[in-house]
Amino acid sequence: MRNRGILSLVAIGVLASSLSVGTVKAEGNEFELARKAIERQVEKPLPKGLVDSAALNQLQVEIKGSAKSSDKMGTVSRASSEDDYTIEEEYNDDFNSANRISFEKVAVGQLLPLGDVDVYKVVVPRGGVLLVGGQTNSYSIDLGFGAMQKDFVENSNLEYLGYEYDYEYDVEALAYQAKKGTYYVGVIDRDNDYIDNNTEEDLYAIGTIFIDNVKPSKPTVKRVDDNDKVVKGKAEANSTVTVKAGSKKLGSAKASSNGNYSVKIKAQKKGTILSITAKDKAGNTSSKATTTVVKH
Ligand SMILES: [Ca+2]
Ligand SMILES: [Ca+2]
Ligand SMILES: [Ca+2]
Ligand SMILES: [Ca+2]
Repeated sequence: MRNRGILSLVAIGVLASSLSVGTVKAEGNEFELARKAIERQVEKPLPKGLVDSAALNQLQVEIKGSAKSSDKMGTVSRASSEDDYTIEEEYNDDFNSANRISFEKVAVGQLLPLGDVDVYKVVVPRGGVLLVGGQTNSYSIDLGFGAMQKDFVENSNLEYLGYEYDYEYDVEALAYQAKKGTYYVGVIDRDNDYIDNNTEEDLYAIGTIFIDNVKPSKPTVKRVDDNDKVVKGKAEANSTVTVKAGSKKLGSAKASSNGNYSVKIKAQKKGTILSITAKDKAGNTSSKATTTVVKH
């Protein structure tokens, strides 16, 4: 999740010439709808500690490549690695034509002609924080972007948490608490009302990061008697299940993709209280399930 490369100034310089304007016909309706959805996300600062600051910093560093204007690109040599980013593919002005964006790559695009909307589709694999960062290399673009649900549906599947602006890198990041699902990131130029001043050199970059901050639900546990050398039950799929007696760890095992787990232990005395927790890959630990060992 954190191995995206850095989109460098050099890469952007090369990109500018390789992108084509295309023959997109702008459709004002999508633009207006996207603008409204984006502007509804009032600028509220991200509460401290809500999102891992290391992740936020990383997002900002990775997107900083498109920093500032092209006049700094005097010595364009070669793109470092084209694998670090993807280039938008028009037509992408509505939900059905959205370009897929992954957490590994930054998406680079243009906002032209007037009224262009670029829509990206992002798949959130499980509950967690979706971070969306954006930046432009141009004063001709007043970059507006935001995550949304298909057809602008609003509900608790996607909740806006706030934004953070990094003055050092000129990167804005928006954070959302998201349930597992498919979401969209809309990108517009907010100064596009009357003047079509954008050129092929005016670019933006959008990056996404996913942070699993949701702990697994409490595991279930089947009856354990004083002969049993295994504890069984259900826990979050692929989580690591640990069985303890007091503070003593008796064993642990990974739950299957169906959520079934089976942890080997030494037989315990009747009356021993076992506690069972599940931990996900990101290190979030469930609350404890407990069971008391009974006589067989
Ligand atoms: Ca575009
Ligand atoms: Ca577009
Ligand atoms: Ca503009
Ligand atoms: Ca989780």
